[in-house]
Amino acid sequence: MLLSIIGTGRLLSNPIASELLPAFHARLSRDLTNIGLGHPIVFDLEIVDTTHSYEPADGIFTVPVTGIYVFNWNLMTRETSGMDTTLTSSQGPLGYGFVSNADVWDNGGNLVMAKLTKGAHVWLIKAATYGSFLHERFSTFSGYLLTETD
Ligand SMILES: [Ca+2]
Repeated sequence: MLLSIIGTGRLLSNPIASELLPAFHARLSRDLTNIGLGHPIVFDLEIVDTTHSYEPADGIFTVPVTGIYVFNWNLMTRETSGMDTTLTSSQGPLGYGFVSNADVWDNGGNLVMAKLTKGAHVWLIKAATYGSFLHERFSTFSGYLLTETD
């Protein structure tokens, strides 16, 4: 409906107006420890997944339609245990996030936009050796389609 209102000058090759727009949101069901360098951070508690494109078993989002996507992640770490992360995709790295190793519980992450092709995979990895703890309730990973592109 939204697209039929605003899309007067353009025909979409793959109209999704009658379906839900791709969007997912997940968090951790329990604290994560012993996360391996380069390994995916698996947000295993799926809250929203409109197009069945996010897999809570492995933390991978599969792009359902080519377009510009927005991703956000927030990580909560404990004192002296920060976290360096990279939002990774089968099209290359998309963005970077950091939480400091300060002597406090801290939050960090990032928001990125990226043009992705249908079928591409997106996931978050731990990108440096330090960091061994993520708090379950405050650590989240989300993404949604902003607009379709050719
Ligand atoms: Ca899912």
